[in-house]
Amino acid sequence: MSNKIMQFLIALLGFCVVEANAHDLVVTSTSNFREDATIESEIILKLTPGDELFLLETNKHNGYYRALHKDGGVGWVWGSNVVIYPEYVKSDWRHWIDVDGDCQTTRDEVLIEESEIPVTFKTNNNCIVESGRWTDPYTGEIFTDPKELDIDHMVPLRNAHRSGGWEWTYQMKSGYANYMAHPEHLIAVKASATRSKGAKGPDEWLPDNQQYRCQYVKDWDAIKNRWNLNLTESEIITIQEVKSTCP
Ligand SMILES: [Ca+2]
Repeated sequence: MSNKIMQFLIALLGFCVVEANAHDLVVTSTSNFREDATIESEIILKLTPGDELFLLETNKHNGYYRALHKDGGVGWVWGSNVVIYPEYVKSDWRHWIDVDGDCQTTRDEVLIEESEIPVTFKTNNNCIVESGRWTDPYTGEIFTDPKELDIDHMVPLRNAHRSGGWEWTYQMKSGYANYMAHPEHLIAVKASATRSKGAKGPDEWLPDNQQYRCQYVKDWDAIKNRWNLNLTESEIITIQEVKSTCP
């Protein structure tokens, strides 16, 4: 077993042991992932804004954080080029829940609200949507079977987390995850589109549907402002670029 793999496994073990206090690290400006905590040390790979790593120690050494990168193993990254925050825990952002106790979860309520025709339900208690007609704004494709749709958090939960939402209470996280007061917050889209989007900001991912991109960046910007979430520098640049093409 090579030293590098051994080092990776030891670090991974250490990471699992300290998982209760685990932190993530996100790169905010182009940076080098180095073999050691000095500017002279070898560069393992180049990091770009949005890259996420596991933080191995919360203390800096010589201005560098020690972190684990899924392709680069263990290395060091300059502290000013990253933000650290507690690890994202999906179960903290509880969804889909039935906020108003009418048996329809937020997912079904969004499907009902966005369907272009009256929906049908699986059973006569009207809890679970069986069919309707939805136009996915990301691709422009039309769907009638909700199984092919995901309800997308326009600003994904993981993105909200690393943009400042990690500080929120459990109630506020769940409130964000099931928020319906503004229609752009949750949207029914083709399931594969949300998978390719992941937690990416508009600087890394924009919908295929060119006609929708203006609306997309405006909505993204509005949601981040409404919830007081941080925008990265490259997100701001992309939003301005796309907005400059809007009618
Ligand atoms: Ca409900």
